[in-house]
Amino acid sequence: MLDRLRGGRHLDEETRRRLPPGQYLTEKFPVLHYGSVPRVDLATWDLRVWGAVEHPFRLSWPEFRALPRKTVHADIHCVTRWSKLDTDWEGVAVRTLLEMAGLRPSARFVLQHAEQGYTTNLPLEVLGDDDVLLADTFGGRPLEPEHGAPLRLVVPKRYFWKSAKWLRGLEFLERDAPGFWERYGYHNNADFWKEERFSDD
Ligand SMILES: Nc1nc2c(c(=O)[nH]1)N[C@H]1C(S)=C(S)[C@@H](COP(=O)(O)O)O[C@H]1N2
Ligand SMILES: [Mo]
Repeated sequence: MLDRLRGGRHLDEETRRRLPPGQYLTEKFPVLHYGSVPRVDLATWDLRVWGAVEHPFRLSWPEFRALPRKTVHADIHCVTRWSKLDTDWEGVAVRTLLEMAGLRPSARFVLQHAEQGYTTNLPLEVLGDDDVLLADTFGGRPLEPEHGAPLRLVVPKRYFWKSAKWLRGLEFLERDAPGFWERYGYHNNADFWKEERFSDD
């Protein structure tokens, strides 16, 4: 049992193949963030999309909930070395919002804006992947406050700090801008298969 949790050699081959270098498996769902869990009022909540787009907009909670829905099945990997396999999310594909906004040709990056000033950045090639989800549901139930309720981004192909909890906005940029952890020395690209943990990796 402990071998399994620690990524020891008793993992079956498929599990080992899915576990990036330097990661161990957990069955739990750890809670990790800087600061406190924000209290969010859905009556005043909005999601804003702005920057290098043709049609900036803001969505109220009912407007967001009325968009077409999608599910994503993904393994998640935190830079602090835990990985959780087979997580199930439901929400709205980020591509739906990209189509609504109409990216300008000059748009190349996005900065996710969350409650309390948390930010994290991605290039558009990563954001626009078809597995990137604006998730309001985890494992068939509404997202728990500590996991980002009412809405978080899920970016399965990057370390999990690139998935902002309590998301409130997407700002499209022509030039890259480091987010909260990226400014503190985390790797700008954060590809777990390449172990891009810190900026000097
Ligand atoms: N708004 C916000 N989002 C955040 C963070 C944060 O501090 N604030 N931490 C990130 C990190 S480092 C991780 S590992 C995941 C953790 O998500 P979880 O608590 O749902 O496991 O959230 C990410 N999103
Ligand atoms: Mo993390």
